[in-house]
Amino acid sequence: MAGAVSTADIEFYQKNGVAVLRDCIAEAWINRLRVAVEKDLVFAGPRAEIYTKPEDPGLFFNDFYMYQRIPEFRDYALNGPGGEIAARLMGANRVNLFNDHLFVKEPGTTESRVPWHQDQPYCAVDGRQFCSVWAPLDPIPQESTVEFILGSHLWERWFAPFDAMRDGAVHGSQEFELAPDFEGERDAHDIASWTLEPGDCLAFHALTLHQGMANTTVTTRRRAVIGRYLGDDAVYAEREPRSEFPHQAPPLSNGEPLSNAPDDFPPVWP
Ligand SMILES: O=C(O)CCC(=O)C(=O)O
Repeated sequence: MAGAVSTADIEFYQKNGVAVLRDCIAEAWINRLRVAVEKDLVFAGPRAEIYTKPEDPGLFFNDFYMYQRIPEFRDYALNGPGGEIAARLMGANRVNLFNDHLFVKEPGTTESRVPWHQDQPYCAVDGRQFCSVWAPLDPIPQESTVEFILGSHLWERWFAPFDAMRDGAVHGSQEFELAPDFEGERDAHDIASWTLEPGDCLAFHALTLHQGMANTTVTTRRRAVIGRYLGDDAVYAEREPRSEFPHQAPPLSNGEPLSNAPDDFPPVWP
């Protein structure tokens, strides 16, 4: 796997806040994750959410911290290639897992777009080394992929989290600015996206603006497993009101390295 991240990938990630890596997750992992997803759809975790409204077609299912309950997710999160991929792209000496996250958008789930957002403002994390590895378990065509605003991780702007999938409520912190209508001003930005196959992944900085498209295909599922990884400089950031993630406050003081709480943020690399 080590060869899967090239110098060109690292440069692209550092400049643009996202990289696409081809054929970097072995088929055996993909097959195990597919089994894990079916388990989770039947025995969903305590924080799982179905965002589909009764009147909407399809199913949009989300779950978090699956690694704490389902062995295949745990093995992938702790021993899979994501930690090393994130380490190399971030230039980190060590990596801890922040959490994992599952998106399932069944065929024809037309109301499942995840609007433009950054991930880091949702998290009690400060620091520049925070990277998600988004791994699809199905072919991802252009119409249902994830889009990125290239370079937005370098803007030094943090946009307020909003509860897009429920009531749209905006996180009340004074430290964030309200997000403009990025969709309405698409022409002003350098937007990139890629089609993907199982085994490929998208790796992106937690401050990179991105949106996940709906699954409007009629036959193809859209299952994606995301590991979110912390590097050397990631520290605990208490926000007011509390950040959504982690769900439970770790045994840390404000500003302390998250790696000081290995039960909450397990070491995954080296
Ligand atoms: O897959 C999607 O639709 C959205 C993905 C996303 O927002 C994320 O992984 O942070």
